[in-house]
Amino acid sequence: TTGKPIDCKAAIAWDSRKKLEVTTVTVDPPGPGEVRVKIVATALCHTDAYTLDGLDPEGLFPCILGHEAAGIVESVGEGVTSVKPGDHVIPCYQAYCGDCKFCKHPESNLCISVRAFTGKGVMKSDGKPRFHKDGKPIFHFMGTSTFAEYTVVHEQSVALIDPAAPLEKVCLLGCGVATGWGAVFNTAKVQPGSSVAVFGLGAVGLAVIEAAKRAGASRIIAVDINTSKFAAATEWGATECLNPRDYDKPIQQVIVEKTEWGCDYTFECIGNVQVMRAALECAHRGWGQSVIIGVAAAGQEVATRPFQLVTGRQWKGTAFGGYKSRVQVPELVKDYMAGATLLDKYITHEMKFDEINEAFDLLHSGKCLRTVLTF
Ligand code: NAD
Ligand code: AHE
Ligand code: ZN
Repeated sequence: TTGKPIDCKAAIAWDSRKKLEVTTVTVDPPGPGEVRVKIVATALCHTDAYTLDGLDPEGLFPCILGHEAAGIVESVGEGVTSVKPGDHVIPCYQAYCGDCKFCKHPESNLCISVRAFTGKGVMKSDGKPRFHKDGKPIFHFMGTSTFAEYTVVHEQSVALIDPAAPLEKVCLLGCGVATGWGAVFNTAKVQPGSSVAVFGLGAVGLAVIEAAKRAGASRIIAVDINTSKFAAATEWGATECLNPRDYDKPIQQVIVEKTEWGCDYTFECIGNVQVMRAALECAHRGWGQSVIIGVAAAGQEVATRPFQLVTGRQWKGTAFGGYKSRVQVPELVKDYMAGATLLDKYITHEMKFDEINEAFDLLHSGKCLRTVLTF
């Protein structure tokens, strides 16, 4: 298909810590191996705010942010065979080619087919972005850039989904909720009867709680400094909620004392390196696993006494919950369609795309889990 450029609405991040400008951009037709997608619904994830705040070492400006969305293929570039115009898709920042060393390994989803280019905000075929504003190039973000009515992604970055799925709900499977579930099922492999501690009760932390309950964990300790998060955590399956500010000793010590030696699994869902340390140090002596999900700011480093690892705790991390995106996202959509999972309860706000700056304010206010924007 040889398409034409499309002028459409998008939110440009001109620089870090600036409001987004909702304006018209030009979106070039997809090049070889690329897909142009009409975005129907996009949510905001904490990672979008993190990059906009200038905390991401890979952050480039001006860019179009957004990576948790769903849409419909508008056109495809030369050589694209896995999707066609009209197909319903979820853009995936963790690509999947099926062919690289990482895709072929059963324990990894860190496909390298396009990663070097998505990290530089450009497309692989010619090293250029497909977005322009008055002739000026605008960088892509995470290979998805879903804060636009039309975006161009690599073929490796689109998961083909059931056309009957409501796009304004399943967009959440593009990042946060899927990541929390996958951290439990793929990364930690939580076992029935186990104990779990979850630090940070945003959408990611709640998805961890939901999955831990489904995996049969018998004790789920939820931790946040915003106590207004505790009602949801309890509803999602937490058996107790703790505010570290209520104690005059470190929260890891509180949890170790309450559980006798710590929890079988702990999850950090904030992006705070001090909390990452706390989560590791309240993993059970001898076998406890601590999974880092939160994304820490540029320059931050984790620390603990090596003795914590010598005595059997394991420190892990996860990207997109370990799901092999193009293979497994369609399955997650299928589960949702079969009524096996609920996404609706993570959507606390629905707004029009033009209100995207208000949606960022809401994210920072601590009052929302997910805001879904539609055009
Ligand atoms: P969110 O902002 O909605 O939730 C974060 C929660 O942490 C909030 O409830 C906040 O009150 C709490 N918190 C902040 N500081 C705290 C502290 N010191 N102690 C305890 N609680 C504290 O964010 P989210 O969208 O749920 O994302 C969570 C994190 O996961 C972010 O860092 C995000 O970038 C990251 N993330 C990573 C992946 C991945 O693939 N690894 C995927 C999605 C999101
Ligand atoms: N670009 C940053 C790190 C950002 C990061 O770690 N991103 C997560 C996904 S967050 C989704 O909300 C991730 O999957 N990372 C793996 C990858 O390949 O990007 C940095 O530090 O450079
Ligand atoms: Zn995200």
